[in-house]
Amino acid sequence: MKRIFALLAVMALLLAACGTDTTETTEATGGTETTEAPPEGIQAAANACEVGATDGPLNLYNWTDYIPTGPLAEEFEVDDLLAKFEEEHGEEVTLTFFNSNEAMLAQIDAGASYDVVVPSDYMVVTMRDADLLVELNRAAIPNLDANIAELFSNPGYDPGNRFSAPYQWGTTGIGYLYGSIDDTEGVSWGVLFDEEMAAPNAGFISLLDDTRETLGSALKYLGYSLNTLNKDEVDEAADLILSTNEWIAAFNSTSYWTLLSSGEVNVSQGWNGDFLGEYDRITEYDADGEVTYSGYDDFGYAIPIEGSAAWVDTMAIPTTADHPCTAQTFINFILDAENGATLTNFNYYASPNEASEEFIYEEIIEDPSIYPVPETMAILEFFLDLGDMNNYYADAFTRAKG
Ligand code: SPD
Repeated sequence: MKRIFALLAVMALLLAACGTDTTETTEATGGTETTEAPPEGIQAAANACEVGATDGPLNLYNWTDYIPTGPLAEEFEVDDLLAKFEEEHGEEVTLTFFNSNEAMLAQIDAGASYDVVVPSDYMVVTMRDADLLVELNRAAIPNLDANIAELFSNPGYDPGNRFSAPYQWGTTGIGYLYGSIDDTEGVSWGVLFDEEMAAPNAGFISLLDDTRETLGSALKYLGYSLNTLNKDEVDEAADLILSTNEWIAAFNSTSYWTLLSSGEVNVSQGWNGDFLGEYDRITEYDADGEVTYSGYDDFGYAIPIEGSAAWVDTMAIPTTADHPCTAQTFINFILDAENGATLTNFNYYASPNEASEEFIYEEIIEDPSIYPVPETMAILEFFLDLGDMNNYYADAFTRAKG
């Protein structure tokens, strides 16, 4: 537990700086009074919801395999959280997957109606500033104030969690087959980005298909911030990624973990929980429950020595939602202590829910690939909203993919 407290202290500094606060405050100055117009439409409906209320089925838009349901919940022997919500609240849930923040944003921007979406930190800023998010009604989500660790209660990307509730947090790194790369002195991003270092695995390497993540890792390899606003640095990172087209097998954010476990690639850029969940999923047991083969014997996860990304994924309600009461009841349900632990015990990402800690498996809390040691936290950087540079990054990444 001591290690967790030290980790949280480093995390606090990073999170406070995470995102930009463009929230406007209203004040009366020099006799001029500013009055806010009363909320209308979806915001007024959300404000009127009572705790536990529902107003129709839930349309959930989440990252792939990020919530336990169906056969995967059975395989991991954890509660099917969507079935549990349906049973407890009598509302049907429809789940749709997305694989990047930008893909999700494009859908919402085009008017697609989802009740709850799961944007990452920087995307909360983008969506809030584009008036795409409903302000949460805290009275309908008491677990947000009761259970979330203080550290996550006032993040830089959304001060006071006014528009988002933290879901899970994690890191970006490299999953790899032991023996395929030299990891004796730590792992360098060069195994993906440097022609000579990548050569032994040419044709067996995958990169995320993700504007911020893929450019971000290339920027870290080059020694720059993954939030740089310097166009030359972004161009250099894009050129670097373009050069990897010679030796990578795929840009993949949807199934890179199975590409690795099936031998289609040896080295892969990705998110910690996706790799660790897969290493656990391929572990085999005999009839007495004894491990006969462990995925962890063959595969590892490393945060590269040049530094990398830490991120917080959140739950938010888009202004296109049809059922704001069900949405807030669902957010409150996920922020329950045991349900929050079920998430982490299933997806191997760290929980922002302090009340969940006692229900999270000890081997997960003790795993430095899930709860990094403070020295690792110190080389991580959170993504910030890029404002006017968003399009520049998007164009650079399109060019980088060749
Ligand atoms: N399999 C779902 C993993 C979701 C990870 N989200 C990461 C976002 C980082 N920008």
